[in-house]
Amino acid sequence: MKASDLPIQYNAIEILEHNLAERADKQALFSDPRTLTFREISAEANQVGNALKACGVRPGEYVGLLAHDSAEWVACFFGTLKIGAIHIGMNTLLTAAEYDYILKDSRARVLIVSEAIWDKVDAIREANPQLEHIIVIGEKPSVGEEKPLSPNIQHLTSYVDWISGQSAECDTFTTHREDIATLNYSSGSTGQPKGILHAHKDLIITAVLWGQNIMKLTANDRTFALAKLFFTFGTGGNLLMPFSVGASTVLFAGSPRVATDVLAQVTKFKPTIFYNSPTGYAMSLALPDLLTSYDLSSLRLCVSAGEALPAPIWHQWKETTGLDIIDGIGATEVYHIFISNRPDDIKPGASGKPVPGFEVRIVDENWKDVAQGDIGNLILKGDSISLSYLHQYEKSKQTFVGDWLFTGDKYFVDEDGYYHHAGRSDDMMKVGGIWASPMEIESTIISHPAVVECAVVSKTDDSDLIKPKAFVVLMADQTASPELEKELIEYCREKMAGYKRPRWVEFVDALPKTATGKIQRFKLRG
Ligand code: 3UK
Repeated sequence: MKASDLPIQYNAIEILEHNLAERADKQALFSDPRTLTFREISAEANQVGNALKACGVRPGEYVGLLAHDSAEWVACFFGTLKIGAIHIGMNTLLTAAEYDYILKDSRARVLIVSEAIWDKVDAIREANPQLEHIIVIGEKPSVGEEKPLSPNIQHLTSYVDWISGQSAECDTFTTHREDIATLNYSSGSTGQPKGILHAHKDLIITAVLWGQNIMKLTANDRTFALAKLFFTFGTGGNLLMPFSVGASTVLFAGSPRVATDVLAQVTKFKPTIFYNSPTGYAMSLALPDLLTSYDLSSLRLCVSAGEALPAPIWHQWKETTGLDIIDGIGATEVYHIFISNRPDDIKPGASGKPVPGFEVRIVDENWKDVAQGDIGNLILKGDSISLSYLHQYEKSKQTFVGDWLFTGDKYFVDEDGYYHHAGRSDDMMKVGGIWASPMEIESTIISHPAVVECAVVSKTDDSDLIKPKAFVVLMADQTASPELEKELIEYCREKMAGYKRPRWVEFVDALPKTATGKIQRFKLRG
């Protein structure tokens, strides 16, 4: 599918609503505690659309969604698209300072937030005078009694109250297929999140190119993802792709890091497709009772993305469960997966082959194609690729170059035509499928009173997965010890999202540096 195959007037709400004619009363969304049919999802999305309009939201305006995976998340997503507004999928694991950045960058006037994350919004709402409406999924917080509501907040309400009384009918705003539909933030190498804009067309194009053509999803499928809906891996794989073929989705509000809870969902809701990260597969394999306590028999296929899936994990999963894992590389800039293994064509340890609809090249510094087998920069072209970042002129020009997206990934092609990931061209690392910036971890460690300076690099653990390692130079009056190593790791766990903490600390006398004083991280990778 190409962009020009779509009608000029196209709203991605179609991905949900085409089901109303064919299967309105099919159970489409399974979660604890709510199970909804396509008709019910559509009615609730319409109520959200009307409630947004009542807040004065107009087409083209941003609506923040900072919530755990749930039926409400889905209704808010589709309700936003339906009225032509732009959905911001906000990562639920960030800090208040990062939410502050995102709200200011997008100037969202409406924010829908899960009750459990309210405290972080509470901390920054006064610093965001543009924020006028806050809708809390769960109990409305008791603000206003002890602590006055900031003057800018016109409206603080619970989700249930917000949509109650709203009509379940709502006109679709006729968007152009190239109108912006979504904004997702991905961490940049400076640690500052980059807002990635996608058009209505991109959502359906990736659903067709990978979900339908490669995964061969059908209405009989039921998907389940550890990747949350705020991440386009989750939005695409666990919502848009299944709905595009009339399949259903299983949503889980809990942490993807608790393998036992995740597997309990598989047992309970019986998905056929399971999206996970390499770390998630490794954690599940570490459970001694994987096969005795959980029922994986509903699954026909597993998917891994976010970081490279090491071949040993692929083989171990296959031996233990009998299931194949499809590894594919995707990026938020593309919306979803663009190089992938196929259900009938898998090379463990490789990302697979380009997904038809995308053109992929591996080039050197001068954008000349490298010889087969040589490592180069991965660039690609395709109709679902974003045109720019929000408010990042210089960064956008470096990344979106004419027809081509510069991914920042190093790749090579083997003699059979399979693509292999060979690392990132910058120092960013993926931990458990989520970006971690060495700079951010370093600045946290340096804030500890015992530390002079430090450098963080990626290191592979026993399962061949990437984790941060810190090299630390201590204050003269400090002595290196296993206790201090533990203390520094704990310190990082408290100050940042837990996955970013270093797993190892090595104390050194000095860090390798260039003449201009820049730390040479590559010398520390081993
Ligand atoms: C890395 C991989 C090796 C690679 C994503 C599927 O991860 C997603 O999007 P992000 O924007 O990160 C993109 C970067 O992550 N990566 C992703 N998958 C793989 N490296 N093997 C893989 N299978 O560096 C890439 O540039 O967070 C993944 C679908 C949608 C997504 N947004």
